[in-house]
Amino acid sequence: MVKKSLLILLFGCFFVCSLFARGYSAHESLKLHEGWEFSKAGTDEWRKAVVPGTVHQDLIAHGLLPDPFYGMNEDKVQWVENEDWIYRTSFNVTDEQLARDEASLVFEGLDTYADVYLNGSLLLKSDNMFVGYRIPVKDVLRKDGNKLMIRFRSPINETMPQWETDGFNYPADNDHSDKRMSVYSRKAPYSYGWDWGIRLVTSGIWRPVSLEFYDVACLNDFYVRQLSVSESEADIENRIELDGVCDEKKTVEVSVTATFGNEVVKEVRTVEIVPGENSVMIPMKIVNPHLWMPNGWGEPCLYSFVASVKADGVEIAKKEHKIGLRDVKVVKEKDKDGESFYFMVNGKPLFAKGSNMIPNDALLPRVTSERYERLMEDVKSSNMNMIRVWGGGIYEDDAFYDAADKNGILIWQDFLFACTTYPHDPTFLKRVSQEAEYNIKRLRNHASLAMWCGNNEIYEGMRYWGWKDKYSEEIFNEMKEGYDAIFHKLLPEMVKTYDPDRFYMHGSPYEANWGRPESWKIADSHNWGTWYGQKPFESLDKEIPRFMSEYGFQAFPEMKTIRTFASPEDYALESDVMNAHQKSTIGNFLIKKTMALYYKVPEKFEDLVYAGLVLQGQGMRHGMEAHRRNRPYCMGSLPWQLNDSWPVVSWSSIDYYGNWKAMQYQTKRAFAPVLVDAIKEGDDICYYIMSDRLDDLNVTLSLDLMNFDGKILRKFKKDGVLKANTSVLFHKEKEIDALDGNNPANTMVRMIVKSDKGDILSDELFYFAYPKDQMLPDSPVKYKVKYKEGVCEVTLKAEKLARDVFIEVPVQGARFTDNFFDLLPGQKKTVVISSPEGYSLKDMEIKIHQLSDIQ
Ligand code: NHV
Repeated sequence: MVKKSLLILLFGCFFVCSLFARGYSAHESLKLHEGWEFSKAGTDEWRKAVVPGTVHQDLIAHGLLPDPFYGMNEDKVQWVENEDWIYRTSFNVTDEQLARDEASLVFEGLDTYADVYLNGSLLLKSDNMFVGYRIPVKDVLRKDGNKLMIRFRSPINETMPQWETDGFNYPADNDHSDKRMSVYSRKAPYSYGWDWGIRLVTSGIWRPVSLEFYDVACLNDFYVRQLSVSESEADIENRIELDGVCDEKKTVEVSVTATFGNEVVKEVRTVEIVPGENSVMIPMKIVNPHLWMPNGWGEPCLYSFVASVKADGVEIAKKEHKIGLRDVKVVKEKDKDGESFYFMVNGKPLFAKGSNMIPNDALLPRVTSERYERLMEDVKSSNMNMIRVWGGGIYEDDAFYDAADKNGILIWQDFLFACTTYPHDPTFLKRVSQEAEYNIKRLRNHASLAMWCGNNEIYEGMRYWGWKDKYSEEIFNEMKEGYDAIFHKLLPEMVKTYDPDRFYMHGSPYEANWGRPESWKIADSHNWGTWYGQKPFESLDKEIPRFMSEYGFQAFPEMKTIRTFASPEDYALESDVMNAHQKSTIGNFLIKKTMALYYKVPEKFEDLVYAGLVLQGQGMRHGMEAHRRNRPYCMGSLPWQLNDSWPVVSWSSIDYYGNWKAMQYQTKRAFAPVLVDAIKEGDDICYYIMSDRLDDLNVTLSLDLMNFDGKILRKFKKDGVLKANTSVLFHKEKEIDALDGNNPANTMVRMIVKSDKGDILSDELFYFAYPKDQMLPDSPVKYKVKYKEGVCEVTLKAEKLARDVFIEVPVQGARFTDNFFDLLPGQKKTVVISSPEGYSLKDMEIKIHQLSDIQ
């Protein structure tokens, strides 16, 4: 009897258990981007919102805010920063989802002071736009009608009490407000204004938000640490962080698989995990790895590394990273000249060719992966191998670093502090440490990530920008303490803890200052002589640093970009609308002043725009070539700046709409793998050849002296060896001999470097006189247009020399295989124009400009 009832009980138990027992399932992640509405706090007027987004974008979409980029609308949109904004949505989940071991809300970015509520529960008060959060929500989740609400508090009102009690303005000159509150918030500095930037102090859910469900454990982090990498072996530590959400200990199987083509390396471990934090380390060796090479040196090979967790045979979590195996070191060592600064990649010194990047938009959620990819293609096709993500912007989206990995572009990453001191109270430091941990962990797997740098120009500012006299001794001392606390203590400690194999430097420039020649011998330099110093571009020949991490010169964007924000009546250098799009107070004056050194300064606005583009391109190229000529003393050239965040007059080489300014074409030429470059040194003309290739070459340099009508006046040839990865003075002659009695005003040298296989490695021109002193011929450019397969082929020809030929088309973002080039007498050249999808090139108007039209 007893036995029988026990049997019934057991059977009953089994029946009940099996009714409720459920197998484990895989991690599920659902984007929560639907059904959002927003309202200005206190109004209860709800309108549809787009997430991810910003309140500015939503207001624009509803016609409640004019396009901030147009005309002088910037002034009209400033009120938004003073308001609180509420975003809300509701969603349902299934019984199965509710029954999972855990559910989380994952925010990848909230801008900035955000209180997050779900079903009556305050889940999070966030205060840093650079930090993402994972919040467990199982306890408050319901099946139907979950109400999620986020209240964004005005970043201005939020920090006002800090500003009021501090009692002084920080030296944040780029903050375009009388009350400089940008420093108190961990929010993109440039959004408060910059000397190329519109002020749009945004709020919103600026990065994705999702709802995740999982059983047993969440795979929080998968770190592929490269202990050492050589051609023969990569020694790797795979570190996996699991957040156990089961009630008790559980045995799971953790594996890591590294795949390249059909080569597979796999390691498996059985581990017991506990509720809460778990760390699993799986070492791995890959023999004869396919190395990730920077652009110009070979393929940026990427392995697929997959970490997988199985419980009871079911894969409950999985994470994949594309991993480039490579060895990157920064060699910053004392030497006979001062202190070196260069990148060693896979054991070889790399001359860094690149630019400084700012955020791609004043409204960040508009930056799609396609825009990142396009910019990276531009970077790659311009022969660059490095981009500095400058400290006044953001830690970019994953898509940016993915694109850099894929294209072999090294990334110099600043932490986000620029051009001003910052507070260092405990709350501030805590925010910085959370932000550093989050972003270091997010970015450390990228092959492209070459180094961390504490900030942009704060050390320089403290020493040379007059802050010592501007502030009381007490406040200035606090600023110095703050610098030490953040950049000499907190951030290096964070890098050491979370990314111990990556180089950290406290700030850029490290020591050099552009007004103090003796300091140029040390590490990296920002040389602003050609701008703030009002010096000619030739100064860059003499002012050679160990690594040039910033130097720049402004140009207007081309007319089709100006037309997007201005009307014909605004087409004047000093019109109100143009001035609203020129944030450098001395900008127009400097453009004209420097232009007058080299060119006749045109009267007509459109001509000035064109001449300014030419000037910026030629001038900056002069610097790039100087830096390359001076390797190995100087080992890098990063002009200021690559891109724009809105349509504006700036130092950029690519405008907001992706149009290359002349400077980008000149950059592509100046950074070619092999380049011949002539320069006048005293009475001599010196012909240098630079090579970033990794093989030695037998080459012939030919020099053809010709006049602007195309007549060959003299021919010269010289054979020699061009060593790998070097710069060499290949040939030198007296200018008087080079000219051979001809007129410098209408004569040029065509310089061609050929390999012994007959390949043309470099084909460049040298002019003896400045354009304003040249006798440029009247040389109409004739052209024929052919349309085929969506592209437009323009074939151009001129009887005589045509300089700085600019093919202007009205299609926004159109791409050219070449532009802003010199057309030799009688030379036929075909340029292919393609357009972004959706734009037709058919029957578009084509205008050809050349320098002689305006000289
Ligand atoms: O002004 C152009 C750029 C800036 O947009 C950006 O902050 O880091 N710029 C100029 C300088 N640094 C940078 C150099 N700054 C100064 C030069 C001379 C006096 C004071 C400041 C970039």
